[in-house]
Amino acid sequence: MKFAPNNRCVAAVHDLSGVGRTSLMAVVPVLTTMGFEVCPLPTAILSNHTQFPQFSFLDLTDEMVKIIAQWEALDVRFDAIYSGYLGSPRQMHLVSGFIERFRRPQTLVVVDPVLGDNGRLYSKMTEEMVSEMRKLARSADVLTPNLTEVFALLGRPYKPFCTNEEMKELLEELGHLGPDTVVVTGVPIEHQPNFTSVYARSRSDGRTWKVTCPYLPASYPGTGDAFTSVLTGSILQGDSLPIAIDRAAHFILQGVRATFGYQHDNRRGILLERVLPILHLPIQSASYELV
Ligand code: PXL
Repeated sequence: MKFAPNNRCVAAVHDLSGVGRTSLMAVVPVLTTMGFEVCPLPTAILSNHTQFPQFSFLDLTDEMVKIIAQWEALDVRFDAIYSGYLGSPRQMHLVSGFIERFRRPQTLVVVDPVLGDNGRLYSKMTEEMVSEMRKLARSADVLTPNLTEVFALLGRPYKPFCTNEEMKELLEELGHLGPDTVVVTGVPIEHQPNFTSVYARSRSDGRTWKVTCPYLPASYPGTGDAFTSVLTGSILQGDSLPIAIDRAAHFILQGVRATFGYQHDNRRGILLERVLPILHLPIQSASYELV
């Protein structure tokens, strides 16, 4: 009899920012807690994320080429490939190649097109990077833009409020870029400032789902990374799309609630360590609706 660990492994293509609980510092704890092995393919090393006014930044594109070659030599296999913050157009191109080389029929490819938030691109993002990200989106099974990234990817001016019908059209248009499943996070609801929402649609299914959550008036970097990490883990665990977005949205809500009551520098992110154990619990009560 052979005892094999049968563990499942996620390649995580993100930067390592030392301060602020973004990118790998959110992805690794969430997916590890959910029972997956995480293999980081680091895109850059930063002192802290780029929403602080200053940061150090070491680009790792050349090292990524070597890591990918070595992983190929080792014949490492991934159950999922999940990319997030990428530091240059060349790096985006490299990640497309990495996906094509390591993708197997059962591999889940998640692309979080990290470009901006609150209607603006992040400080190091350029139009060329938006255009390369659009190409990378073609390789995704699941694409997870926030509302700012939706408009950037579609090349349209940002619009903070959209109706269900408008959101359905945007999800369909993003599907035309290539991904089967599109999940849009951080969609405010007009005249309801205390709520926020998430929409999701799979082309192969055709239904559009919405999860509405209470909104506290604060913005924390890294919540998008934690959201997509929970979503990825949940899909790998076999959850349906509406359950996966529900789990991810409620996890973030609990993280924000755990943090909001303190006098805390929001740039340090949510107190992720306090809420990780929630990921061990079975689904408590789902609140998704069909729109
Ligand atoms: O959470 C997204 C993110 C990831 N990585 C870096 C960032 C940000 C957002 O600001 O600056 C370096």
